[in-house]
Amino acid sequence: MSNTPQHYDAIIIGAGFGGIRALHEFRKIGLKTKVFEAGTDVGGTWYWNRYPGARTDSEAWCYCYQFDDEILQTWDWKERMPSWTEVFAYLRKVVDKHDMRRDMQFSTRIQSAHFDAAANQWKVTTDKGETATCQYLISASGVLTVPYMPPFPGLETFKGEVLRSSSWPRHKVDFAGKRVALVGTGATGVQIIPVVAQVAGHLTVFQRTPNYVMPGRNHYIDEEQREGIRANYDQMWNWTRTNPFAFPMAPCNQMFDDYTPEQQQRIFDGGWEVGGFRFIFETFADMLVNPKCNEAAAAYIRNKIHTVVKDPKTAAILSPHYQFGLKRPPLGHFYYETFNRPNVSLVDVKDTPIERITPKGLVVDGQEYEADIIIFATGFDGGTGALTSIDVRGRNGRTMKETWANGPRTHMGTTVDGFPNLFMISGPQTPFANIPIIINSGVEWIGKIIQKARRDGEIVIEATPEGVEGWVQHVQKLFSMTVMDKGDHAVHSWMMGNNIPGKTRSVLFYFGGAPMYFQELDESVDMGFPGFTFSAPEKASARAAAS
Ligand code: NA7
Repeated sequence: MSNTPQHYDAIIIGAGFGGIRALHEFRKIGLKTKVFEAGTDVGGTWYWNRYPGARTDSEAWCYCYQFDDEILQTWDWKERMPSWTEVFAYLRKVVDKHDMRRDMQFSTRIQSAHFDAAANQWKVTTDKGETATCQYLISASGVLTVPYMPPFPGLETFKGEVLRSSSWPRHKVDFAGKRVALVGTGATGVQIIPVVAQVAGHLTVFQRTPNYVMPGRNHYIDEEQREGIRANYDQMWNWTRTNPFAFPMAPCNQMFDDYTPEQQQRIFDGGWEVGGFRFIFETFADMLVNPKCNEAAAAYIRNKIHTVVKDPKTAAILSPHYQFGLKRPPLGHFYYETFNRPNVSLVDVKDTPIERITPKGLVVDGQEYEADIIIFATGFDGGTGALTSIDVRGRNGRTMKETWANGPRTHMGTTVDGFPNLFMISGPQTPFANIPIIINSGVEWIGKIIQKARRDGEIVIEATPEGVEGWVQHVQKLFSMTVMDKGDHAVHSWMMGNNIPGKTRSVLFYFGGAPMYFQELDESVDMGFPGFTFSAPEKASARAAAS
């Protein structure tokens, strides 16, 4: 980008799963598009989060794009839950095969995006001091992009190595024989702990809130299984349309209260054995709405923790006592087993927080825990953080940060009133579900609304305040039906934003299930996009001249 602003039909922020999918769609509908990416390569989440043990929690065969059947038929998924290297390689393959890099600019962070109402276009500036303009601005900046780092006093004095899971160094970190401290036991910490424990001299885990960790039961995929997967893609994509979490699984229609306690246990056992999210998706359909079912699932997992972890005190610290699902449950790969190792210890920092960091380690309750390396896996400003961290201004200079000060306000999770021609991919208030599928449906919908506007000669697409208010109410109502709504508000959850000090607890996701969301997107197209206005200044002046 030179100092003379380049103009594009569309600018996409981010070359991760969403940005790549959007570029493909926009090429199809003939939009001149540019993707700006802060990293030196594509991948988004799978570019930044290169920590040991980083892998998907979704099964490989549905964590991919539907648009390139040739890649689906030839790609050799190696594991059920692919490692970051595999997902990264897959995304690079897609991008290179489709010669997408020519429309991408790397190592460039978008700093501001201001809507110019006179020109009806967005003006974008980058950290390189460049500017560009566009008609459509697409945020594909991700759900978990902006890392959260607690302001621990004394961190700058630490003499050892500090590592952050979300910006893991490119060099191989040598943990052998080292004293490693790890802060944070969300999905990220849960993946790092068993891997680092294998080589570290000693690993000390600092846990504030325990999680309900389900066994991932990852395994290698052999050629026969790959053939089965390839032969069944049509059926799988159909299932992703009918499964509440957009996974290729037959819908589960079992209701907890219809079964005897013995049957309930057997059903839980089945879900636990098969591993992954199937403990939630293939056991009881009412797990997140029926408090009795939810507590039974929570008790089941607590029992497993006490079965696996030999030291009863450690097992008790690892056992959660809030509603299952209130925090996004991680998948573990020998997670609880790791706490039986002699070189691993657990420090409970719930009631006695980490006080400070010293040159030698961390202090909790007056005791110093010495470390050579500290790993921070302390989470993200999820959902809204990516867009509010950029200086995005819509009509009348109003910022996205101000607009979302009390929680996100969107129409269909794709648009915001006062921010014309700005579209979000897997934005706040879209379903909490398998992301590539949500991205796919969102991008197709964005393509359709843009095509309609262009067919009709309209320049500006804008959500109405009524459309947004209706969606916000709808999303809140859906959330109120879940056990999470009644959950303990003191329990931090990035799904509700209250993991970030000072951030308003709000409904960041649509909990009505993916199929209902897909239906709402389809109906929106069929009904001509209610809750949106389409306008063109030229048409308005022609009408004024004619009257
Ligand atoms: P999470 O799930 O938000 O986990 C962050 C962890 O960091 C969590 O255990 C926090 O404890 C902990 N944390 C944060 N601040 C502190 C302080 N000050 N002291 C101690 N511990 C702290 O983020 P992840 O990166 O693990 O996972 C994010 C998503 O990525 C995940 O859900 C998947 O979708 C993929 P807390 O729970 O707040 O008490």
